[in-house]
Amino acid sequence: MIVKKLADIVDTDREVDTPNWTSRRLLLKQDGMGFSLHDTVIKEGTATPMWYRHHLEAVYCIEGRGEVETESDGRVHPIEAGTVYALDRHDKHVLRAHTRMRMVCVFNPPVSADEVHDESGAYPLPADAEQELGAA
Ligand code: 9YT
Repeated sequence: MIVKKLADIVDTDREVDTPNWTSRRLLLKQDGMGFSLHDTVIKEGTATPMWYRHHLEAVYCIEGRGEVETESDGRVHPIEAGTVYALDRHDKHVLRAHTRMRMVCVFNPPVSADEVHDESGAYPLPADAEQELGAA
């Protein structure tokens, strides 16, 4: 069994800080669960365009307020503690934080380390997933 505390992650290489968010990566690919689990703080006032082409992500808000907009239809969904959104269609989206938000995020396939968004708002495809998906 793996047992960890958030305090064990803070200030280690499992804490990834960017201008818009700080991701505390509780479980990663190397933990062997088949998904990764993150406790992510979204910084107040930020707007982050994202497009996880290679991953599915579920995001559960446990603190704060904001909104997520799906690019395909322009729909804006309010987010507060207790709201989950799941990017089941690899949806292009923009996350806006009206306040500091704390989100529990699950990625499949798992994030492996210190990924940050590329210029399209994606994380790179994991190397061993390329064969499985026949990806470009
Ligand atoms: C909610 C979201 O996708 N934020 C970007 C960071 C990502 N969730 C992560 O790596 O924790």
